[in-house]
Parts: sequence; structure tokens; C-alpha cells
Amino acid sequence: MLEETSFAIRPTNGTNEIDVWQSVGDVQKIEEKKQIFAFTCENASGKIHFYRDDIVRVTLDPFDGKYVSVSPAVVATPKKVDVHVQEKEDGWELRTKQLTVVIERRPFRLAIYDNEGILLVRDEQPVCFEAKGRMRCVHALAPTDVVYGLGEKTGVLNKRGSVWTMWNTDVYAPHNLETDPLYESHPYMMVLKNGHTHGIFFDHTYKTTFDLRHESFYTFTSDGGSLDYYVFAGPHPKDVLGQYTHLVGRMPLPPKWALGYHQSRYSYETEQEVRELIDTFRAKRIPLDAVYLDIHYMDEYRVFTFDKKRFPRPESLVQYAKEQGVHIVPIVDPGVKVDAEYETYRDGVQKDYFCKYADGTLYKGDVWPGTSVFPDFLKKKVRKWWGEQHTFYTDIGIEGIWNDMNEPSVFNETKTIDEQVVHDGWKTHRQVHNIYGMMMTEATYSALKKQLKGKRPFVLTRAGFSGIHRYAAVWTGDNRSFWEHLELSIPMCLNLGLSAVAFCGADVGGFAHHANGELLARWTQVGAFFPYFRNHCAIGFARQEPWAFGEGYEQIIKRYIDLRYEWLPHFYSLYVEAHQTGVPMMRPLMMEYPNDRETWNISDQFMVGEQVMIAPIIRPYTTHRIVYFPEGRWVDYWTKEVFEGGQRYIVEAPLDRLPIYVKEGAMIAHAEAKPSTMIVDEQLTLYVYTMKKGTSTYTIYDDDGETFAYEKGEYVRMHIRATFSDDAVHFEIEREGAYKPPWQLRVAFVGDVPSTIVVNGERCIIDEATNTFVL
Ligand code: MIG
Repeated sequence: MLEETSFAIRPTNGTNEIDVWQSVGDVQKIEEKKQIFAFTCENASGKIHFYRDDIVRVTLDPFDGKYVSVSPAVVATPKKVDVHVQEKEDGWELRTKQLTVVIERRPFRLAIYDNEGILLVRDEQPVCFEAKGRMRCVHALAPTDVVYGLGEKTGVLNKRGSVWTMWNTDVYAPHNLETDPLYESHPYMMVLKNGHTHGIFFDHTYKTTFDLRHESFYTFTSDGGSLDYYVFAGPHPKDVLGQYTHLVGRMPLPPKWALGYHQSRYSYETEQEVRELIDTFRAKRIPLDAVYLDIHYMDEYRVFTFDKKRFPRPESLVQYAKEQGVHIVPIVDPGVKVDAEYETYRDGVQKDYFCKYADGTLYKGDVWPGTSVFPDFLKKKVRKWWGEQHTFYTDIGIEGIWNDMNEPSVFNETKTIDEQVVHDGWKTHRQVHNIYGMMMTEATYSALKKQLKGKRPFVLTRAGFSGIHRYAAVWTGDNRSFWEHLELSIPMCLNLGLSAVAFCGADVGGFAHHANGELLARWTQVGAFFPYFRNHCAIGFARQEPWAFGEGYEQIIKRYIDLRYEWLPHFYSLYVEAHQTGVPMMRPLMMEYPNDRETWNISDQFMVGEQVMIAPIIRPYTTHRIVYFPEGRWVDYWTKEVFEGGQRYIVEAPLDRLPIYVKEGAMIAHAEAKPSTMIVDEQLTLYVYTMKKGTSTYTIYDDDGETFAYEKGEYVRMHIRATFSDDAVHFEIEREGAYKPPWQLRVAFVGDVPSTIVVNGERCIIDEATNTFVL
């Protein structure tokens, strides 16, 4: 049997050794039990399980049910689905409204089609397993298919042409194209085929590899576990995100302050320094919503402590900051210093909460505090205990926590905990490594949610796994003050967004290396349009606060931080969209124009919502660039010049200009710039980019920005539909929700002001002095 079904395949590790894999063999029987199609092969048993019409799960288990997955990614349970089953000569066909799964019997192979008959997935070779427990599948991919997603990866938007590994790793340097893996693992891809997209999620916590170097197929390899993947039917990229986030959940609504401008440094070292920093922002009228405390706030890097000399009165600091509209966000690492006089260590040892080897000895590794132990976050009671420690922060008014080093990072050769360490009973670190950070962050988020008594927590994390967005925003770790890293941050965050991490950003200005004024100005411009907007800089490198490079740069940088606050009402409405549908605020052009192949590989432009396009300058000494405009007519945000879409232009962008384009017909709500999100808006302006003829829609959402009252209807949502024709515009406006916003909404036109304006059937008179009217 082995002779027939085994075959050799070249390994991805660059060696010439040939691995021998064993195919799962022929299907011997299949039966249906409650929507689950269970089948038995010679060397494995499998299941096909429809979660919805448009989501199907495939599992194949060669371990006789002895392997149990511990993945925390999936939160959805299967819905009732009508499946039409047909037995064929050489197998079976299972059909829902959206998907068709064809099972080939000899040997077992799958093909999955959408309802238009487009092939989504096909086993090019039978799935096979190796004696060590590794498994591999080889799926068809057409030469012209484009692959997106895979979470936080270097390189351009399209992930084809490389091998990508999922193994959460702290990489201080250098985030080059070949630097892989990084801090997060998202074994998920979105595949674009001739304008149709579908998704595939391999729910594997072990180290996994996607080999995308081939013309007509890709291989997925996992270091262990049964095969377990989900296919999402699409066909629109937004459908795929909806389907994927149905499965792995959506981001909670962040507090508004988390969307403002954040200032960080490794480290602001004293209470006095932090106060002065805040005072400088206020004196210079530069908006600021959060300041981060990096590892030097602690007493010799012991988590849940303050250094008494440098931070003698943390409570009054937090209080002072709040009075200035600023939140203080301290860092919390997982490593707990080995020190018999340190309460967290003692308590954790007594309770048996730290990771151990199978023989019962504690695992110890070096991190910032020196020799440290690591909480076993796989255990529920450890997560609860860890969470409870955070009253240390929340009791003094802290509402946000920054989780770092949670890959987990250890200063040793393998950079992490020994794979032989066991978690929660007998799961090896090898199995759970990739979810360690997510479990830590879940503990943090859940605890904060309880402790903040109705306020929304903010958690920022470096490590994560599919589903991490349910608990935290993600930043992309230790980049450098290189133009190349500014460029890289765009496709990286776009692919994070396509992997459901809608709330993400890179360190503005670059973490390591010395920034300069031009780089910081350009980076702040584009950073203002990323979902998460934080300037952070490493110890030993040039200071990077907005004023660090002199008056001229400061003015430009301030202008763009102000701009962030002017655009916040629009962004906030887009966060609500991500919260409800999974579609991120920052999106690749292909998300809005999947049928325009010119958009498929654009890594250096992006959309903010449906109708705003950003085309940043990402090169030094450069004041122009090429911009691709998809179909339609686009208005330059600054000059109001109009660009006809479907072509490229060279546009000018002096140092104080970020190229921003708004589609004709679009409506966008803006506020006035203000020092902090804690100050309410009394007036919003809805800018209407007029067009000759056509209809457009817009939704503004608002709520108190800090509690969960919106879940009980305390929000306002205005659906606005504008119909333009013959020099007239008709607005139809519907309001929903019980929240009474503090603002009034004024309408202003960009472009020709229509001579007739009608709102919900009533003629409206425009104020001639300002050319605006109040809705
Ligand atoms: O080994 O806490 O990515 O943002 O400033 C470095 C110090 C540890 C890495 C984080 C960075 C942070 C730094 N940390």
C-alpha cells in the first residue's frame, strides 16, 4: 500500500533531502450526521462541515481522534444549512447555495467551487502526513491568481513568489524582504481570481508554512496537528471579510481616545518628563490623546510595579494627564522576574501558574528583568489571575495596556520558550507557541473590561494569532527610521486588515535608527490615515516628538496631526463598519475595484473607506509621484483639481502635501481640530463633493465614544442618500438610535453648489455668506 500512495516532494528548506509523506489514501465510506459529512480513508478520517452556505470546514485526522486542537481562533458555531448530496461514480458532490464540494474517492481529493462554477480549492496531490506528525496539502493556484492576507508579513501586497512561515518571532532587525516570520501568525489567505475572491483559513497553531513560489499550486505545511481548514466563498473581497470575521469574530469598538494621536518613546523615564511632554504638546497646541510608559517605569522591570524614584506619584500623573485630555498607557510584558521577594513571582509559584517542563521543573528564560518565568496563559485560571493583577493600573485610572514581548520573546538562541515546555497539562510549547501572546492579550482585555466598569478598554499587542483583533490593536513591531520601512508599512497593514486586524499601525517615524525631519513629516502624513496612529522611538536614537526637527517640520507635522482630528468623525464611522462587518477602514484599492486589474498589485496607495484614496510620498527628496486613479472622477482634497479615472497621472506633492483624493459624489464628515478626543464636537461639517448626475450614500455614526451604552441603542446613525441631477441635489436622511449628539451637522459643498437643494422632500435655503446650511 505504502508504495502506491506515498510520493516524494522537494522540501521547502532548501536542502536536497527528500521527505517521504504518506497519502491519506482512498475513501472507504462516507456518511452524513447532522450536516457533517464524515468519511473514512485508509490512513485518516475526515469531515466536511458546512458552517453556513458560504463557509465550509474540512478536517482530516490521521491520529484516530487523539489530537485535540487548542486554537482559540474560531468563535462561530455552525448554522443550519441545506446541503444537496449526490453520489457519483468516482465520489460525491455536496452542494449548498454558495459552494459545491466534490469529493474524489480514489485517492481522496477535494475540489471546491463557488456557485458560478469557479474553482476555489483543489487538491493537486492527495493530502499527506509524515511520521513525525507533519502534514501537507497542495492546492491549485492559477498563474494569474493574486494572494493577499497572511497577516503581518514583509514584502508587497501580493504574497506570491515567496515562502511564508507562521511562528511568532521577535525580530529587532531588520524587517527586510527576506525577514520572516515576524510577531504574528495569521494562517489565512484571500485569493483573487479574475475579479472573484475567496478565502481559506488553516486553523493550525503549530508552525505552518505557505509556499507560494510556484506557478500553478501552493503548498501548505504544518508541523503538527490534523488538517483543519475553512473555505470562504466570497465572491467580493468584502464578502470574504464578512465570512472570515463571522468565523473568527470582529473587533470591539475602541474608545475614541485610542483613535487619536499617541506619543511614545522607549522610554519616557520620569514622571517629570511625562508631565513636561504633555505640557509641551498643550503649549504648542498639538493634539495628543495618549502617552506610553515603556519598560523604564517599572522597578527593575518587574511588571505591576512602579520605580519609586522615577515615578513617585503615578496616580497623580495619570490624573494630571487626564485633566489634559491624555491617557497613560503602560507596557506589560509576560516575563516575571525570578525574585523570592517579589509578590507576583511568589504568588505565581505558590499557585503553580508558570510554565514548566514535563518533569515539573520551572522554565526560566532571560528577558528584561533578568532570569524570568512565564505565566501559562493557556490555563484559564492563570489568565484570570494575570488579569486581576491589572487592578494595580486600573485602580489609579489607567484604561489602556500595551502588551509587548508576548511571542513570547526570550533572549536565547531560539528566541523563545523551549518547545519541550508543556502548557495546561500536556500541550507542548511547540503546539501552542503561536497562540501564547493572544491568550495573554485576551486575559488583559477581559480583565480591563471588568475593571473599567463600563468603559471600553484599549489594549495594544505585538504578538497575535487569527482572532487577535477581538482583544487588541496591533502594531507592527520594531521597524526602523528607513524610507523603505515607511513604504513597507502600507502593504503590511493592508494585509493585516485583509486578515481581519482592522485596527493596526506601524511606529510613525520608525522605531530604531535616527529619523530626520523630512522622514518624520512624510511618515506623520500617511500615519494620520492609518487606523492606529502612534509615534514611537527606541532608546539611543534621535528624539522624534513632532518638534524634534525644528519649526518648519513641526508646522507640517502639527498640520497632519490636526488633520487626523478633523477626519475622526469619518474614521469613527469606518471603525463601526469594521466592528459590524469586518471590512477595515484602511483597504487596498482592489477591495473597492476588484474587477480593475490595475488595482490588484498596488502597494503604495490605499483607500480610507469607499471614496477616499491616499497616495503618500514614500521617497526622500521627492515631491511628485505616479498615482493610479480607478474609474470615476476624483477631486484633489487640497486643490480641488479633478482627475478622470482609469489612468495614471504624475502629481505634485511638496513636503507639506499628502496626496488625498475624494471621489465625486462622496460625502465626508469632518470636525474641527482639537487638542484631544475628550473634547466634544459642537459642530460637524458634511462635505458634499458634488457631481453632475448620480446617487451616493454615506453613513455617519456617533456615540459617547467611551462606554458600551451603544449596545443598548445609545448611538446615532444617519444614513444619507444624495441624488444629483440637473443642478439639483435631493438628500434623503434617515436617523436611527437614541443618542443625542452634542453636534449639529452643517452641509458644505465642494464643487459647484447646486441651485436647488431638497432635504427629505423640503426645499432648503442655503446661507449665502458661508454657502452652507444646517441639517
Ligand atoms: O526588546 O520595551 O517592540 O516597541 O519599545 C525590546 C522596549 C523590547 C520591543 C518593542 C518596542 C519597545 C521595546 N521592546
